[in-house]
Amino acid sequence: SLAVSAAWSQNGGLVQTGSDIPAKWQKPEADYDYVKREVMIPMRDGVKLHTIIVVPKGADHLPMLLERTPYDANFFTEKDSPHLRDIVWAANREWVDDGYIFVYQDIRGKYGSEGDYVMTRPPMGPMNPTKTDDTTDAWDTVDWLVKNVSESNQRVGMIGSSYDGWTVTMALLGPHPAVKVAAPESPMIDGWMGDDWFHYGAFRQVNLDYFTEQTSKTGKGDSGPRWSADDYQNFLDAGSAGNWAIENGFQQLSFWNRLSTHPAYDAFWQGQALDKITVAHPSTVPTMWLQGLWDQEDMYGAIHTWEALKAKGMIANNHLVMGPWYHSQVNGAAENLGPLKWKGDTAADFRRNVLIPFFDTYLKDRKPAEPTPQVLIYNPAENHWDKFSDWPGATEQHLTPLYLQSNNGLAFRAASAGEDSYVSDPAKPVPFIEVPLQFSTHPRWATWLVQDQRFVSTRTDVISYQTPILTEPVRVEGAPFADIFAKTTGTDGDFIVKIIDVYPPTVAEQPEMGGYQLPVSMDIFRGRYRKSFAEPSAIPAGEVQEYKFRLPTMNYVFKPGHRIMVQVQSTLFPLYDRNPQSYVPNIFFAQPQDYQKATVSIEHGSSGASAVLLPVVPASTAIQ
Ligand code: PG9
Repeated sequence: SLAVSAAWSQNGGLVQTGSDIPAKWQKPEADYDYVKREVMIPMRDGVKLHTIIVVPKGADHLPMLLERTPYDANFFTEKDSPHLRDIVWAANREWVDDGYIFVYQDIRGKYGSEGDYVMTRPPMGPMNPTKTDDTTDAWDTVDWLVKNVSESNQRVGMIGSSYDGWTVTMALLGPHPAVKVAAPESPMIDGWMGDDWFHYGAFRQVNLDYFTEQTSKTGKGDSGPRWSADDYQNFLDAGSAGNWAIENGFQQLSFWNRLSTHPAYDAFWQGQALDKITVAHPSTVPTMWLQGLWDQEDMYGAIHTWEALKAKGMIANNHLVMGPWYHSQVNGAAENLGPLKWKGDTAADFRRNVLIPFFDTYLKDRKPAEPTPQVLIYNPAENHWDKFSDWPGATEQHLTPLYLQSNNGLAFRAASAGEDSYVSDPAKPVPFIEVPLQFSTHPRWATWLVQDQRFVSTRTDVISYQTPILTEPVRVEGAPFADIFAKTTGTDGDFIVKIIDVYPPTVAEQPEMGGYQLPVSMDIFRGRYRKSFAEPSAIPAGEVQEYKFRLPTMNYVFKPGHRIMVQVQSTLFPLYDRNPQSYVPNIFFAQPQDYQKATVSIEHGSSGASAVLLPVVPASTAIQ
């Protein structure tokens, strides 16, 4: 029974002394269908981690679903309701129906947990001389859970997206035997090559807000102040990313200091590239690596780790899933991605029909209705999931060059010699989405990779090449490459290459899609790294150089009536910091006078056979 406050009972409730706040407030939860426990779990070095355990009432022998997060464990169950289904976040509702115990933990140093926080803390070793990392923290947590959650069947599945996918991947480097299954969802794996921080060395300024939000406080810090409503203008005014950081006090932030002194792919980045570390310590835990096909934050990690495990012969327990999703959309509703409409809710269907049955196989000894496919990738053009027994990965031998031609043509045959030039002016960089823009507008950020490119295709600093209207389908399965031969009057420069599906001029079913230029695969490459990611070098002005880089994976069909387009440009602002186009040792700290206009010439034919290399297949290799 709940004690009646002594002050209240005095003098018929007229007395108003003492505190109106009871020493301990207790909610009457007898009729709730779950019990929520908040515990501090001790790690091997004595540091305690704040953990929330939510157990359905009457649970007996249920598995535990563990998510380790730097984003506040309270967030996952913060609503107040007597029903477990109503308090968990959307991604977990189907798991409630299936019967799970939920465990959410703040990682070391964040929110309610003790200890020091280090951004994506490297595994113990030369870069982490302590006696703990997120592998040991996960191990100690699981060990405690199996000994202390009496309603469990002592089996644990680990899940989480992005940073939380990184924590899953870290746990897999030395998993506790009770971890029976795992799903790193859009895991952050290599922050330099193609996950959050950089893409092939080009810095993603959207992270500047993240640095203060994540590392200025134990809880959530502020994003940086804004002087104008338009981030295109704000970042132009700041000059360089480094100047933005200095103006906003980032010298106090250790992670920023480390990152900004390692702009190249040196030992700092190589030493924490988690795909390489995973392959050196592969686990036997059944694992589903998954990500979105248009994942605007962590497009690199899942596919590269899976391919590396495949190369190591570890395919049997590692599955690959790529959905038609933006970053982490797997955990929400996914009936559409921007204007692209799918059949049903591709995320909820996937969770219900693939992900949970996969976990149940190992956590509940329940056979799935259908065996979990080795590889499952959505085909956005045909609007269905495809199952594959294997996936080609970056097999260059199967790539078909689609050559850039004169007169803005594009064809599967060698081009005649020639070049197309444009002036790239750092004072007027090409926006990545229409201005005015704000990084914080999530719907625009989440869908920027599918934005209709017509908003820039008439700019003089964006060159478009396109095929005639296709009369036959062109089917592509795998990772394309950009292979651009170019010269510049500058001594550094960036290259952005987009593979675009140009819709027919009219689309009866969805008129707004008439003529739409849909980017299917695009990326940016910082020219100074064309010879070596670790050791940048100035571009010799006026000399043709080759810029060859892998683009994001496709499972796609360019249909008859459509065209394939390739666009090339030098800026994608303010998402990517501007390349000054004159070589400086560290672009973070380029000075105003370093930013120079450059004339960039894209070569075709014998002067440089620029192309995109497409993994064309004659027919689908999906399991029918
Ligand atoms: N993409 C986010 C992130 C992960 C890791 C480091 C920095 C950012 C995320 O959504 O968690």
